[in-house]
Formats: sequence, structure tokens, C-alpha cells
Amino acid sequence: MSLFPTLSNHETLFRHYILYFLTFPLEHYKISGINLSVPFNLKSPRLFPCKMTNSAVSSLFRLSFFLFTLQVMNLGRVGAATRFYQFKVQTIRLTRLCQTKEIVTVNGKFPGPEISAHEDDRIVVKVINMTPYNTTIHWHGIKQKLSCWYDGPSYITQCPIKSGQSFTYNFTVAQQKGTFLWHAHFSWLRATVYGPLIVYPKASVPYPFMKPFNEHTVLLGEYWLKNVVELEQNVLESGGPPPPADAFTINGQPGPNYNCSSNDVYKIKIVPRKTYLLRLINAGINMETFFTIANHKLTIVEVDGEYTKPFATERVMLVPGQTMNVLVTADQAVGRYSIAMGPYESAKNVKFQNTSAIATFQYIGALQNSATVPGKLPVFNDNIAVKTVMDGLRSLNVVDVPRNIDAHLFITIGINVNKCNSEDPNNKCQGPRKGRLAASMNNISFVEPKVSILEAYYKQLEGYFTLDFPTTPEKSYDFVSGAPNDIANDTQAANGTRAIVFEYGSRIQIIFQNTGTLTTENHPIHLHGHSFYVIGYGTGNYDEQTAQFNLEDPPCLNTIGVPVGGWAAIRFVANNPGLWLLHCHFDIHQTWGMSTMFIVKNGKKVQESLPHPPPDLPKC
Ligand SMILES: [Cu+2]
Repeated sequence: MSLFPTLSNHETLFRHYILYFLTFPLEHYKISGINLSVPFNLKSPRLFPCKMTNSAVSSLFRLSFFLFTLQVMNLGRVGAATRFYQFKVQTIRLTRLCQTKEIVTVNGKFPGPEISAHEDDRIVVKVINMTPYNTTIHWHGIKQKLSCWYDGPSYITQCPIKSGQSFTYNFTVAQQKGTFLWHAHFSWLRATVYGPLIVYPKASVPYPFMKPFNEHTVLLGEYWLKNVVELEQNVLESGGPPPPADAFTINGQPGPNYNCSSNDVYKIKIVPRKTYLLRLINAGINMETFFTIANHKLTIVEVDGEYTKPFATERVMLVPGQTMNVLVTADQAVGRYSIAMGPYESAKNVKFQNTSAIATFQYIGALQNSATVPGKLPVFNDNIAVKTVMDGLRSLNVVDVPRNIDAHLFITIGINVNKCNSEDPNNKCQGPRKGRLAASMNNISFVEPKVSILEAYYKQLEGYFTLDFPTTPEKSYDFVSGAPNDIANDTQAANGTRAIVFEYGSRIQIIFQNTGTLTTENHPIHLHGHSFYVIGYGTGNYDEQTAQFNLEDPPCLNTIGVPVGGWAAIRFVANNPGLWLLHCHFDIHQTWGMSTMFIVKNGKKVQESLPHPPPDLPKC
């Protein structure tokens, strides 16, 4: 919940002054025994005594100059406001699926509260950790231009906020608008610690499509009855696969297909013949999911906070971390229609939740007890349904895709089975062939450090990470059908906390290649700090000779579902100095090591350089 209403420019400026006075050393403003640090006395004539010393005049001059500077700075952000929020991370007791259990929430809400802003606004969120766990918050899809310190992934850009501590995130949504999400970025806490982050266009700037009658945010989630932090620890310890979620949820509600849930149904009430904008957000943990509304067309108009050419479809697939705006017109007979969410599982021999979450798309005027028209989801492994939607994604306008490339990367992504080195194989090596499951990029399994890597990089501390992440896999083989050494059982990954360094402004192309080391699978790869153009994708091994690229109007995303047993090509300009995580947005794959880090060096100018760390940055 917003602590303050939207602030006008004047109010924002005044708050800046107050914040300044509250944070600047007070002794700077002691003049002739009068303490200027009390900002509310500023307008009092008694503030300026008759007898003023030289130092008093000097201090007043400095003060006036500072206030003037602030005014000038603020003029540079005409129309932008500052939105203040307070996030109390706290546990509550929640009943779902016949059981009451403790879950971690923000402000006691599940799903969490909405943050809303307009393009170019500043967002300030004080996060207070009242739980026994570590936590951080990541603002998924927000580029954090020059504010890498506030990006959020624990042990990457910051140490976690420990129990009882707080940290204030402070960033702008510069040149960004659309649907995003915020979520915890520690262990699997984001299973319940997530919420929408909606950035509206600037006042008086319309959507590039028909103005909807109303908007609704639809958060897709996965719900576990077990404590998710312990769940992650147990899975890691066992070396085996994770258990599936106990339910899918739509805005926190599983719907009537689950036990004890016939009343736990989210409803969207709609006026016949009107058109609605649904802001779909996949906040799931380990599953990609299909989404449909019975008998209604979904017209995609935005993905990952970027407008797309309108594309009408009966169903969509969202990978975890992905957002999608769709228009839906209530053009059917007055009644009740299912909103359905179900699994897309492209891996083989994997246990997964196969019961759909159901919500209701309910026309005003529908009879209370009328039957709900069922929705039709694709079968769980319908790769064609996924490709059909992907083929329909095009940027609204012709976009500026980098044509000349400074750095070509080829990154394999896949699951590994590491050899069991434990003396307790029955408990510690529950993966296939009595090995331990792992995941990797270029066959290197990311080892999470216990320090903030960004801080280590900034302070030039040695020994915490290396700069040798390879730009191509160290072994070349038939990625889709073979193992690294072409020997059926060699599926071992190397370990490391490695980064790759880019000069400021580098134009980068990455081919992500799925491997079949254990099983091929669609992986949702997410890049922090940048969006990227998805210029091509296909099945099988990437082949430069036959690959076809769209350099005119490819979609601009921050999370790409790399096709199962296939590849995807992206391009972007590394123009945001700092250290950015690239990882699979299945938490289990991230836990197993499917991550790496990009360092973008400072440019030549101040506005191309990473600022100093904030003073309240948590310590490890
Ligand atoms: Cu993955």
C-alpha cells in the first residue's frame, strides 16, 4: 500500500528537502546557536537572527545554493513524481487446500500489494524484514539504469536484508512503462512474496490501442504447503528432483479443481460488450503455464513491458517472470466463463502439477448458479501451441536492432547429473543413475557466493569471483542429442562463480542453445538490467547457415523461453554499468546453478558510470 498519495512536483521537492535535512550531518547548520536542522522552522522569520556571523552567512549561502541546485535538478524531471512505499516482510497464517500454514508475505497480503507509477517516476520502497529468513526484493523487468545497487538478487547486487533489518530501494522507471512484477530474490521465498509493478504511460499519453473499459491484474502462481525455504534446502541436500507445487493459483486462489477450494475462486466481473485489459504476470516458481478464457479471444498488445503488434489467440503461454497484456472483449452470451491456468511441461520424465487453477470471468447479469463454461487448455506438452504464440510476437513498430556486433556469445543451457561423491548416496544422491542433479550455462554450474559480488567488483576485492566465463562452450558436441564428451553417461558440470566483462556500449549477440544432457526442456532465461530483442529461434542445434533472423520488428523481452531442444538468438546493447545476473527463471534450475553474470564497465561520462553504493546497503 502506498504510504503517501501521489505527490505533485512541489510536494516532491519539499519532501526532498526534508529528506536532505534528515540525512545531512546536522552540525553543518548550527548558526549562532540556532539549529537550522529543524526544517519546519524554515519559513519562520525568527530563523534568521539579527546578529549573523560570517560562518552563518556562509552556511546560509551554501544552503540557498543547495536548494537552488535541487530545484534545477527537479526541473530536469518535469512531470515525474516520487512514489513512496513501505514493505513489511512478515509471516501470516493462511488457509489453502484444507491446511493452515505460515507463509511469508509483504504487508500481510497474498499476493503482495501493487506498486504503481507513471513512466519516469521515482519509486522508493523501504523494505523491513520482520521474518526469521533473509530476504531481498527484485523489481523484475525494471532496468535499474545507473541503479544496479537496487536490483535485488541476493549475493549478486547486495547482501540479503537480514531478520530485523531494513533497506530502502530507490530507483526510477526511466523510459519504461507496462506490466512488471516485484518478487523476493532469496531462496524460493518468491513463491508467496510477489506482486505487480504497474507503470502507466505519462499523463495524457494514450495506449497505442483502443482504451479499455477497465483493467485487471492477473497473477499466476504456484503454491506449496511445505515451507519453501526448507523445501529448497531439502532438494539441494537430496541431489534429486523437486516435488511439484501443491496447486497453481490465479491471484492467490486455486479454484474448484483442488480439495477444499470450491470457494477459493478469483472472480473478474465484467460488463457485457466492453473490452478489458488483463495484465497477466507469471509469478510461478518452477513451471511454465498456459492461460485461456473459455470462448474468448485474447489479443496480445504488450509483452515484458514493450508494446507488440496486436495478435489474437485463444491461449497464451507465460514463462515465470514473463508479463503479457491482453485485450479481451466480453462479446459472448451473458454467463460465467472459466479462466484457466495449466502446465506447459516440455521436459521428459518429470513430475509436475497437472491440475488447472480456475478463476471466473463473470458477466454482470449472469445467473448466480449458472454453470461455468469450461476453458480448453492445450495438453501439457503442446510445443506447437507455444511456438504459435511466439511466432505472433512482433514489436509494435520497426525497432533499432544492433546490426554490427562487438561480442558474439554462444551459451548452452541444460541439466547435468554430477557424480555422487557422498558417503551417503541413498540420501544425498537421489538424481538419475544415483548422481546429483545440477544445471549449468556453458557447462559451468554457478556457485552462489556468500558476499555481494557487485560490492566485491566495485571495491576490487579479489577471490570471490573470476572473469573467465567462456563465450562459447569449452566442449563442442551434438548439444541436443549428446552429452559433453559424446559418452552417454558423461554429464558432469564444472563449478564456478564466473562473470564476463563487456565494455560500455558493446553490442552483444547471444545464442542460447538448449542441451539434451539429461532431458531437453524449455528454459525461461532472464537477463537483469537490460531488455533484449529476440531475433530468432528454432529447434535442434543452432546452425548459422540456416538460421533466420528478424531484424525489423522482433519482440523486446527480458525473459525468453528458449524452445525445448532448440535455440534462441538475442541482441542488445550493454549500456547499463554494473553487474547483472543472467539466469534460468525456474528457481530449481537457478538453485542448481543455471546462472552467470555480466559486468558492464563504466562509460566515459558520469551518466555512464555506476554511482557509489547507498549507505544503508546490507552487510553479509
Ligand atoms: Cu531452466
